Amino acid sequence: MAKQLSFIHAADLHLDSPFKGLSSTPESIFRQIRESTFIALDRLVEAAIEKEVDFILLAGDLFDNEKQSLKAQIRLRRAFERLEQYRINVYLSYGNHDYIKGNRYPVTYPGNVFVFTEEQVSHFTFEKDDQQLAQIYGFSYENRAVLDRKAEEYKVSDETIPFHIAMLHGSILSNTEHDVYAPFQMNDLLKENFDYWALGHIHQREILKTTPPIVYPGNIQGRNRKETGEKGCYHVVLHEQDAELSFIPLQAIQFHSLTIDISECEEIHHVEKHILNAFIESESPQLMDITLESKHTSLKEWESDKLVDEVIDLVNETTMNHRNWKYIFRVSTKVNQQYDDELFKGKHFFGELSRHFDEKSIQPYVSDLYHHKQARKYLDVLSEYEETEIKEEAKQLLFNELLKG
Ligand SMILES: [Mn+2]
Repeated sequence: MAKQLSFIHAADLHLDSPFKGLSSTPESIFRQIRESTFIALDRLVEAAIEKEVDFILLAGDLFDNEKQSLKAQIRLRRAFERLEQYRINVYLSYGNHDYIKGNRYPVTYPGNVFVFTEEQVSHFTFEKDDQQLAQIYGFSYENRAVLDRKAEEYKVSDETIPFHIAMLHGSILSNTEHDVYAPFQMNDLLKENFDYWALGHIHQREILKTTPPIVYPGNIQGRNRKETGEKGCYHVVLHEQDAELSFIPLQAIQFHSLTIDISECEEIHHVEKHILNAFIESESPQLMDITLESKHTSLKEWESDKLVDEVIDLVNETTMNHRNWKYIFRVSTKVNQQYDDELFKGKHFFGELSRHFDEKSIQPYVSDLYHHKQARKYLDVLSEYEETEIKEEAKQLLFNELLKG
């Protein structure tokens, strides 16, 4: 009989993430947000049972931080116990968020769970019907950072075994958005004959290569406004010649960003309906990050008069109690005013001001904030895109004021 292997690949569960930035949402919503990583975990387990997989791979960052919450550990153990009843194995490694030496109270998992406990790459052999079917390779972070090029340590052992699967929590070298841990280049992963690379660390899901599959499943539940859309895991069926991958969404709540053009709204009274009309039914509750766009500068006035906030409150009152609720947790405004190009080209004041905006970095102006003891705990480094956005908004504000009347 042709050999085949069926498994689920997930990573970056970040169980019991605190979602600090969302603590000002209404209590009933925040309670669901705090529970979301656990619900996604339960769905992962149900998916594994339904698909009757041979095992689950969890490639690092199971917990959100080194002081693993007791709740997270116990909920995870329960999940594993349920899988044990269905004879589904779990292979797991720890990443930069849940590195081993950070954990003072390690929990004991049931016998179906195999943990890579060392920073050296090692392997487990998976057997089915008394046959050795797969070797699974991996390592865990003992400390917060692993900067070695771990990919080079992966060597296929015992080629008589049909399938070889490598688990690696780290970043591809071109990635600039995440901390570069255990960096690798695509070629490093192709030197040995692995059938599947189960990656973790990058929260955006991506299939880097299809033969052999080299896969980031992303996290199973979005945790901030940058982690939008469906989140989940891959169900993988490996045959001797090829692989089938299907994505399974698991998120309990989706982060969704939406831009709504309200140029038609001449009065603030029209805005509420306009926002509600722009909403579409979704499969899961959504935390909305909304940008209101208009051709008219009145939008900025409504914003500074707090009218936009009031409208958002009204919209939230309408939508937050539905089963698949929506809640706007962030709103920004943008006026798309067309200025005369000539204005920016000349040597006069406007031209100079505009060039100043283009040339100067905003870093010196925000550095006080980023060095503030309290503030910096909550701030991520600004991406290039965000910097441009902030600049553009400041520029608009200034020009709107200057050109009034
Ligand atoms: Mn992570």
